[in-house]
Order: sequence, then structure tokens, then C-alpha cells
Amino acid sequence: MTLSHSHSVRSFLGPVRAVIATVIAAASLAPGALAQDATRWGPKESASSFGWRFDDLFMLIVILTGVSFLIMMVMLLVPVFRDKARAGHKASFDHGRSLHDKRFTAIVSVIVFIVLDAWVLVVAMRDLDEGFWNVPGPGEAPNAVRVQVLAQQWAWNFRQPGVDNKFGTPDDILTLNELVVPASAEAEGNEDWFAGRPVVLNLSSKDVIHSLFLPEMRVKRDANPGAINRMWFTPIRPGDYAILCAELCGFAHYQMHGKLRVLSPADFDAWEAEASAMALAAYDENDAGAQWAWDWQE
Ligand SMILES: [Cu+2]
Repeated sequence: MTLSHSHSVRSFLGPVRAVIATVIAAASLAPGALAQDATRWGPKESASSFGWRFDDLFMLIVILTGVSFLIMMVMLLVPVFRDKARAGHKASFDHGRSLHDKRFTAIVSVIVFIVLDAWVLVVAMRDLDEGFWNVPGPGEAPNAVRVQVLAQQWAWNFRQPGVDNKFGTPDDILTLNELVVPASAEAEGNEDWFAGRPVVLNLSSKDVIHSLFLPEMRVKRDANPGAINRMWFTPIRPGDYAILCAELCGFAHYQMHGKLRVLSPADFDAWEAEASAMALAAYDENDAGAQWAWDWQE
């Protein structure tokens, strides 16, 4: 009895260990983001003012489903061990059609629905309302850093208005697969949603549907041809972060990534002035590919 038990545990742990070892080996061999983070579970640390909301929501879901799982396991395992085969004990077959069984099922279902689903829904809707959907409207964030994003197979074009703060002028800063924005440390934990310099994006696409995904900022939004979608976030810490496409958009979709460079406010102002001056100096009105600005959508 003891022998066969320990044997079955060992034969179960063998494949589990093999899977874990394979995952760790794959993560440490993978290029880029995964390798640096192989020791950390879950996504990289949030670096935006409302990113914590998504982390808290995920944790709430893990706790609620984890506790439900444990309760279910206890309810399953207690009868298994309490009523296991023994001399003189006869099994009886039950369809679970009695009123007692039906009432029990109904009560458990209602509790699960109210406690788990409603709780997660209320928190998720509050977070969306105060964070992701709360894109600053006209005049709400005069300090906002405005960016036009034009996706294409398979690259990200970014346009910033430059020092004249107008889109579609010769001093516009155009970057490819790299977006430079300032950090606003004061936005962290601030009750004013738009404290510091929120980054507000207008997204569109040249060809198919893409999706701009900034995992450390905890935001993601589709870029659709023929439409302008809006998105916002406020970075709170300088650093280099990932830009990804989260919509399967063709055969080189996997190459459609870039770098989000978050600079200190002073470094950003210096970068912006220099990049805008260089854009003005290099402006070529015959470069048709660079003339894609639109009227800013607030
Ligand atoms: Cu794409």
C-alpha cells in the first residue's frame, strides 16, 4: 500500500518536473523580454498611473477562483475518504434529483454568481470607467503629450506635433517603431486622473487591423483602417518598455514590435526640441510617405 502510493506520487511528479524544467529552459533561451524576466512570475511590473488596477483585478480573480477551487476540493475529497470502500458498507446510486439536491445546487449557483461574477464585474467596470475609458476630453488635460499612431504591415509609425504643437506641420517628429514620452512621477497615486503629462494617442491603420499593446503600461487598443481610436496612459517611471502588436496581422506580425522610451521630463523636453529642429531641417514636401497626419481627435 505505502509502496504503490509513493510510486504513484513519484510517477506524477516526474512529468510535472519535466514540464516546469522545459518552460524555464524555453524562457531563458527566448530572446528579449522573456529572458530578462525568467525569474519573475506574471507580467512585468506596471509602469503607468492606473496599471495597478489591472494587477489588482487579476489578483482578485486569482484569489476568488483559488478559494472556490479549495472549497470544491474539500467538498469532493471529504466524501471520497469518509465513504471509501470498507467491509459492510454498501454504495448507493443517486441521480441528485431530490428537492434537497436541487435546492443545494441553486443556492451554490446563486452564491457563486453574486460573490464571484458580480464582484469582478463591479471592480472591472469601475477600473475601466476611471482608467482605460477615461480618455481626457477637450481641455481636460492641457499638458497631454499627443501622439498620432499609424500602424502598417509590419511597423508602427508615430507622429508627435513638435515644438509648434500642431500636427501636419514640417516640424512634426516622425519615428518608426520607437515612441518617446516623458515620465510623470507625480501621477502615481494622484487623485487627479490627469496629473503630470498623460500620453494621449490617436490610433489608425494603413492596411489591416493591428493592436497597439504596451504591456508595462497595461493598455492595448486596436488600430483600424478608416477609423481613429483613442487611448491614454501616464508613464510614472523612466525606462525602456515594450511596444507590441496584439492582433495577428499577417505573416511578419511577430516582427511588429518596438520600444517605448520613457524619459525624465527634462530629458524629454531636450529630446523634443532637438528632434523637432532636426525634422524641420530635414523636411521634404515631396516625401509622400511622410504626409499622413490627420486632424486631432479629442
Ligand atoms: Cu500588426
